[in-house]
Amino acid sequence: MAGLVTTFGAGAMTNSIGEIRDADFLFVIGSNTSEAHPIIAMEMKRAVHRGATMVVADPRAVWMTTLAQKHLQLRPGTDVWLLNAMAHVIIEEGLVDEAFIREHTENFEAVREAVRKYTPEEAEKVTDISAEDIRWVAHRYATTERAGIYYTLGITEHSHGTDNVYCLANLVLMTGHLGKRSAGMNPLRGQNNVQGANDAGATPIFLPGYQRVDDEEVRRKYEESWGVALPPEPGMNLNVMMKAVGKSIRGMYVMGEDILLSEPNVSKLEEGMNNVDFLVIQEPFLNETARYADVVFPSAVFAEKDGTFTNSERRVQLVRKAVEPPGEARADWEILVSLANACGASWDYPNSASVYDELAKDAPRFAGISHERIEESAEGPKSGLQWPCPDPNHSGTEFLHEGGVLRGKGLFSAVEYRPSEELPDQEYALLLSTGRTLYHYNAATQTRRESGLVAKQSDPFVEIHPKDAGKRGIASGDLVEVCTRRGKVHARAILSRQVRRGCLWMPLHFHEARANLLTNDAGDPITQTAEYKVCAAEVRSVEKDGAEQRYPGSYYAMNGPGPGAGGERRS
Ligand SMILES: Nc1nc2c(c(=O)[nH]1)N[C@H]1C(S)=C(S)[C@@H](COP(=O)(O)OP(=O)(O)OC[C@H]3O[C@@H](n4cnc5c(=O)[nH]c(N)nc54)[C@H](O)[C@@H]3O)O[C@H]1N2
Ligand SMILES: Nc1nc2c(c(=O)[nH]1)N[C@H]1C(S)=C(S)[C@@H](COP(=O)(O)OP(=O)(O)OC[C@H]3O[C@@H](n4cnc5c(=O)[nH]c(N)nc54)[C@H](O)[C@@H]3O)O[C@H]1N2
Ligand SMILES: [Mo]
Repeated sequence: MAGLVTTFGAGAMTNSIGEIRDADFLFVIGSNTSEAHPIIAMEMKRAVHRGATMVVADPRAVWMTTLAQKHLQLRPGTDVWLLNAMAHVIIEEGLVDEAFIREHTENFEAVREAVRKYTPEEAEKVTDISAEDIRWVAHRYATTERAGIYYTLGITEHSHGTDNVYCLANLVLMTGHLGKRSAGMNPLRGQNNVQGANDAGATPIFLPGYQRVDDEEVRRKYEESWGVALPPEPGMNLNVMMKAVGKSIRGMYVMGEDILLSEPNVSKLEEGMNNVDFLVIQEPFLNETARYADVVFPSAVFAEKDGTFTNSERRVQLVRKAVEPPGEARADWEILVSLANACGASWDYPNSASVYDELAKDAPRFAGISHERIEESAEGPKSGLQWPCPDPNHSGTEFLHEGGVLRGKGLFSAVEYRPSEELPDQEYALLLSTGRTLYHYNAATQTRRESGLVAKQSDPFVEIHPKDAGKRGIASGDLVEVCTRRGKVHARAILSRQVRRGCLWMPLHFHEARANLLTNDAGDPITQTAEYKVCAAEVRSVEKDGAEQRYPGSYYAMNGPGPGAGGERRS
């Protein structure tokens, strides 16, 4: 998210979800929106039915491509070529918003210079998208007033993820598609409260409210407020931490993350975990990581506690307890307060509302938000308050950057294409990409305990193009071994034209076939986000057990067909 942090102030949608239906052009890139963000996908669908143009740039024929005017089925990891070529066209055809560039941005000349050589014709060779399509999309994007970009992990989970985000930001800035309703740059956030966790300072560089730890003044404010001394250096980010596990990191406190399922190249992490002296996990379930735990603090789940969740559109909403937590489980904040006090602190928070007040007290963006105010807002047409909300009389902010760009001037960043770290070769001839499905949620500790979801999708699977399967004697339903330089797993083969030829696709959800035994832990140089979306792999059949009956086209049956696949379309 660094591109957004530097360019737009924080990694959050610049628009609100309700604005999507009024957009006239939607550029959906690297986002399986209907499976991973179904509510947002519904708004997109509404826009398309109203007459908006949608373009989906995705190597996989995800369901959204059936709605789109154009599906740019690019080679994985080649987005910089696609996006720089779009910038090339916009500049060449004189479609830039010169007034916006002059008044609100810096460094445009560097981008103009850098994209000169990214012609659509050259881009076609790298991306496999025709020059004609690139010109068409660039033209439509630039000339439509209400044009929004929507992106997620197909953009960020690469060793050049930040570059991808910069390229998108360049398009937004050169067309001035910002600071207006339904026009902007929208990273759709992942976990239900990942936005809130970031807002609260669960990042290595920010204190609450995106106030930098390396800003002397900010630090002094918090040192006074909290009565502690704060180190001036940013902390380690996730991928860097994982590489230090068992080395410089000897003790860990893992809260709500199943690192042994979700981190890349996980067998290397397991080696490190063997050398950790003490591991605490704070968890509702005994997940994969629990195998290594010395202590488990049982925590309540969302329905068993009060608090707030902040969604992708920066809306802070109240969550209220519906049922009591079972056994000894307690709300996460209660566990943390007890732990702090056991360590000698004297924290006194009678309820979760007072925890929010503590957060809002020194963070100007949230200063006007409290549980009480959110409760009042619930009586209006919309529940919750959208930050920035600087004082108790402020009604919140629907979209960002109105009348300018938050950081003062939007910064253009010239980006050169760098290929993915590990591409197919003779030994590992296929490209493996990973992600999620509609029916399971990340580590699937909850969704695989739900019989309906398990009935829909019970076993690990890998999608393979029929041509690649044929070459290897693989039939639908075969148990296959998928291997990379880092590990191997067994899964059922699904022959599917949803994937490009030469590509495999697997979900990350299944602990018995962890996709992350296979993935590459190479990180983006700025964010260290791992290259979950591209690595070199091979596949071979290990067992033909007649499961064919259950598997032919089953992914389509579950998730709607790809274009031209026939069958019933999900709506
Ligand atoms: N049902 C369900 N919903 C979820 C989750 C879940 O586990 N299950 N998880 C949540 C979380 S934590 C997150 S972060 C979000 C993630 O939401 P998404 O990012 O939409 O989920 P992914 O499955 O990772 O899909 C990324 C898309 O990028 C495409 N892609 C892969 N490589 C490239 C590339 O090189 N270029 C381009 N342009 N596209 C590429 C993939 O084909 C895929 O369609 O979903 C959230 N929602
Ligand atoms: N190969 C591959 N790997 C990936 C990805 C990918 O696309 N491909 N995507 C990555 C992404 S975007 C993400 S976000 C991660 C997600 O990976 P994780 O964060 O590891 O997975 P989650 O299932 O979201 O949640 C982790 C744990 O939180 C627990 N939990 C649920 N509710 C609560 C609660 O209220 N309190 C506490 N304390 N715990 C709770 C769950 O039981 C679960 O064990 O995976 C990453 N890994
Ligand atoms: Mo995520």
